[in-house]
Amino acid sequence: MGWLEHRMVVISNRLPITIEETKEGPALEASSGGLVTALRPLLNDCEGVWVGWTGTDASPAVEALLEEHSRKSNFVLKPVFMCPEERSRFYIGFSNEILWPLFHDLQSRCNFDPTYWDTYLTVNRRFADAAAIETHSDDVVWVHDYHLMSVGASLRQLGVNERLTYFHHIPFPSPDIFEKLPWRTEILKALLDFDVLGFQTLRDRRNFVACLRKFVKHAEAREYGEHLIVDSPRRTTFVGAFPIGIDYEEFAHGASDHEVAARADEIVNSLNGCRVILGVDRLDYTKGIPERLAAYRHLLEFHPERRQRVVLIEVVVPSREDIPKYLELKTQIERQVSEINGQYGEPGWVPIHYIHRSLDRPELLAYYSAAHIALVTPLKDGMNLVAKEYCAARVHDDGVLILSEFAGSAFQLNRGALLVNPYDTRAVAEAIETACDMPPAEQRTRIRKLKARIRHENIFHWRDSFWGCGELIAQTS
Ligand code: ADQ
Repeated sequence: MGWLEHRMVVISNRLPITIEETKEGPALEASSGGLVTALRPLLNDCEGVWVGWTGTDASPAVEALLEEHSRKSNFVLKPVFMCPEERSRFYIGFSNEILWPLFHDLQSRCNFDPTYWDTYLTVNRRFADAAAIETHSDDVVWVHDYHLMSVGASLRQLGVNERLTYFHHIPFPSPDIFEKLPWRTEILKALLDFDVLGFQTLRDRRNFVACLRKFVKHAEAREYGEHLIVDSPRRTTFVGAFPIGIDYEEFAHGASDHEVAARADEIVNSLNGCRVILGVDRLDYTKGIPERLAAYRHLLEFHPERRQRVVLIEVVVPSREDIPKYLELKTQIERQVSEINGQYGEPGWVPIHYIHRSLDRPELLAYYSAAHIALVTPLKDGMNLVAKEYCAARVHDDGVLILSEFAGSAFQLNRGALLVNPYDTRAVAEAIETACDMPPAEQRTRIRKLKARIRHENIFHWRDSFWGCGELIAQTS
């Protein structure tokens, strides 16, 4: 029996919906962010349960909304709730003040507060409790991301013997960085309680195995086809690299819609023939937005002939706004934008158009279609779906992708994108120069290469290769 035929129990920190307080009471909205964008198209094909936090306190109104939503969909949403202290220590603390910066190689941003760890374990156990009630024999449990690395271990303690799998959406650091984590061995051992571990890239998988070698006794890795098998005293774990993709057809098809095309024309026409450079990001310091703005400023300063001929549209979706560091980043970006606009702007020409809100899909596609150049320059990123979405939306086979060499997607997209070091302000400015002058024939060759790869290694390919790896368990047991 293939894994597609099994019922799925998906576990992620957040449910794929958010709950907004309206005048009429709480209302459901789709969540944004890479994990949800990636997983949503997969759920139409299978049935199951999704366990996650709603982002709110428990209330009968919230539970009723979730029940109503579950009745209309093939996925039942099961909420997990946290008290304010747990939220602060598990989510803001351990997940976002320790794991997020450390795993993105930004260790100086970490706050290794020892009280966070106990709460991380408590909340992981709570997710496991909720999932264990929902898990039937023969289900496949699919845990997502760094907030929940210990859920597999908790499920085993609760006696769950079904197939437990985990996908890690963010980078996995090298031992030199990972060793700073005071709970490094506990985390690695907990991950070995899963049957399948998926990473975004071979680099992440290599780092994980190097960390195991350094910090866990009695864990031996060996090759098994294109994957690795790690034998540890309690079990055998398959470990693979599965670069996450997008629903290519949905983006390509959506971008061909005539209303989207009309909106894209409207955007371009409003900018007086300027070359449109686009950045689209969650508001996060790993996305390299201040560094990108510095590179754009460098371009305007040292290539004055570009002034009034280019425009940067920076679209930032609000994220983690209750964390002070994110608010500081927002202020910093706003200051940079206003300084650049103040210094170089002229009547009729604003160098940077800054949009700080979530866009619906047609609007996002219109921006992708309008942009001659996508500037995707994270300081480090597990994958980065924006790079792939931009290419898929280029229905006329033109446009240039400038991509950070530190994004996971650079491993797949290095043949068609202009790769840059996002810390190298001058090099990013030069890449913009190159992109502005790139002949249409070269754009076409590059974007076609990119599209072919993204179309082939799409989200369904990702799911099938991950689950295909899981199906190997039967062959080896
Ligand atoms: P994220 O860090 O959220 O995801 P990313 O992969 O770029 O990063 O996905 C962002 C998603 O949000 C994209 O689908 C994009 O379209 C959407 N988005 C961004 N700005 C938007 C806006 N203003 N309005 C509407 N939508 C917007 C994490 C990891 C990534 C990894 C994904 C999936 O950090 O490295 O690629 O998970 O595994």
